[in-house]
Amino acid sequence: MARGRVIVTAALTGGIATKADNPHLPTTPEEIAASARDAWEQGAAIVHVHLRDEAGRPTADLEVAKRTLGLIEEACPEVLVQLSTGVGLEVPFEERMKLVEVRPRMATLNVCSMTFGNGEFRNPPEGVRRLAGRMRELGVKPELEVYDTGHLEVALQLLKEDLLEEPLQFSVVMGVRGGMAATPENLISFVRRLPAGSVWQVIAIGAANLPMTAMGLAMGGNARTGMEDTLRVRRGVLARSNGELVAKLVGIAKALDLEVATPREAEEMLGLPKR
Ligand code: KMH
Ligand code: ZN
Repeated sequence: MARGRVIVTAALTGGIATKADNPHLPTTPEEIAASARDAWEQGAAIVHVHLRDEAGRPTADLEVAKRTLGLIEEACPEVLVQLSTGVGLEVPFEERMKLVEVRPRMATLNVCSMTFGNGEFRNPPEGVRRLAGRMRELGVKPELEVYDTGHLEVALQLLKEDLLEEPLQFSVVMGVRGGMAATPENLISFVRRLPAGSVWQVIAIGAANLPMTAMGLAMGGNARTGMEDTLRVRRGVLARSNGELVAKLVGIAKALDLEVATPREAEEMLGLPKR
């Protein structure tokens, strides 16, 4: 059963939505940094960051990465930054993997290729091994995004090959077309198979976001929200900010008698490599 402290992550932007979907989506480095501050003020310990170019398209440009992370550090030195290496479906794997060279505290590691809605998400096995190894060398903690049961087996193989360090940090992603559906049965059977001592959260996309996130909290997981996962704060109402989504999630955690971890507490809970 869930007891104690939970880590709240805010996924500020994502790699798919645009301002046409929600005009409040932060896309420039300045907007992303301000949104990170807002999310932290509302209780997020981690911000999950995707980068956009001047036209608002997902990018793995290292200059944009440095500028965005620099502005977040200025606006909110406390918050932990988790940089997405998923970036966006049109950006090649080799470009995406270079992002870890800016040495964020954490970065996503997507362990398998898959159909992703109407697109394709390419994460080739040899590339994933190189990326995992490089993250370990640089002291960047991987957040393992797993979209289906076979992805867990691949992650465990990386652990066997000494490319990952425990505790493993999993995001059980549900509701992407091409990955597992967002159902209570899928979540229960997935979480049962995680290695003892793993840290995990649900990432539920779209309408399933709230019920599956609440279920994850009740089962002892951490939680994520933000405009990458849901553009609406309630049915039919667009979110005005990432802070608004975080505040709602923190309210749910508190109603379940859970304390929200500070970034320093989250560092301990995740076993982040010391800097
Ligand atoms: N944007 C998607 C293609 C990640 O952040 O690493 C997948 C994604 C995963 O967002
Ligand atoms: Zn992401």
